Amino acid sequence: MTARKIVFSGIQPTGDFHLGNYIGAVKRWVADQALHDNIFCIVDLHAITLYQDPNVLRAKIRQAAGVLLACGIDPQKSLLFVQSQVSAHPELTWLLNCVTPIGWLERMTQYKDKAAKQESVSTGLLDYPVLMASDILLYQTDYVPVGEDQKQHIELTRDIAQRFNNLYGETFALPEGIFPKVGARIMGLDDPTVKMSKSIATDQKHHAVGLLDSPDQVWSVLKRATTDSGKEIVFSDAPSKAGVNNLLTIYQALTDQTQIEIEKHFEGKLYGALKREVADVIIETLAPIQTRYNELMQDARALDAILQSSAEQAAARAAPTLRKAKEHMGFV
Ligand code: AQP
Repeated sequence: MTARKIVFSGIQPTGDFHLGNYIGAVKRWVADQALHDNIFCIVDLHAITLYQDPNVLRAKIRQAAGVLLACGIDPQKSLLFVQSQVSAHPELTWLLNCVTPIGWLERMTQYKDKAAKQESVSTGLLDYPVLMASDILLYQTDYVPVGEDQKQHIELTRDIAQRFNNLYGETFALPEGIFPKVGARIMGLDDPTVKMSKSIATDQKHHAVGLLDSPDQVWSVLKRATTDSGKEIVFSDAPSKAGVNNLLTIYQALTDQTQIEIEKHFEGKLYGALKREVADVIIETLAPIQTRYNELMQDARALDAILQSSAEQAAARAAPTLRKAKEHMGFV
């Protein structure tokens, strides 16, 4: 029998989880849970690379855990822990910092985008991908299921692992990024030229659908969704059809129908009908998640117990790799 593959993935507690997070990442974490050895992490150390109000962060970490469990992460099948509770993550980061050329980090497009929006850029923001490499490499991860925005960071993780292995001897497995066939990059509903993102959603009311949004909130965002002046409801890469394409992609990811079936279904219909039907599919998807979330949040102690037990198990699993890395580097 072949050993189960080790899966690691993380999500930042930086705001309200949105449909892009669900379709690009969480939906598949849940769907593939039975197949793999899963480690999921609420990456709060990544969150603080941009300023977070401490009280808001505290609440968002628990909310993140509740939402992930409500989406179907099963603590019997997967570890679900908070990154700052496993000190091996920042410890390995220091070791990896020392083998990572700074030019590799300055080239990261996410860093360049985020840095351009800041008056003062923290060292942590530049170092974000090295912390992410540590998260992944600590567990000898095989697969990292993420959205397309993380592709460059996964490639960097492999480069860092390879460089470390070359310098100090075989230490880390080389992970592989796994991207969804449908919905690897869900775009903003107000602006389909930018990725749907928690940070934008915090400021722009009609940018995203949050997983805890009420049916009225979902419809309020959907009815204002950007489309175009045409009337064809078809999948298309044309920049002018980006809004319609995004709505159809969301519909496809949530219904698992083929593009042909979907185009046939919408043939002759107006954009108003498309928006209503996409909203309905979203509302139907979110309803059981929200019911479960409300139940889970009644019992904060049970939630904390899951996080604590997972953190203890994660720490035990991370320890041998951290020890090996330190030994290989010459520490006594
Ligand atoms: N729009 C998206 N489409 C598909 N997948 C997405 N992911 C994020 N946005 C999309 C995937 O969700 C996982 C968690 O990523 P994150 O915590 O970095 O989420 P975010 O929404 O990108 O959060 P922020 O705080 O707003 O970060 P920035 O500013 O970096 O966008 C990942 O697997 C990610 O690929």
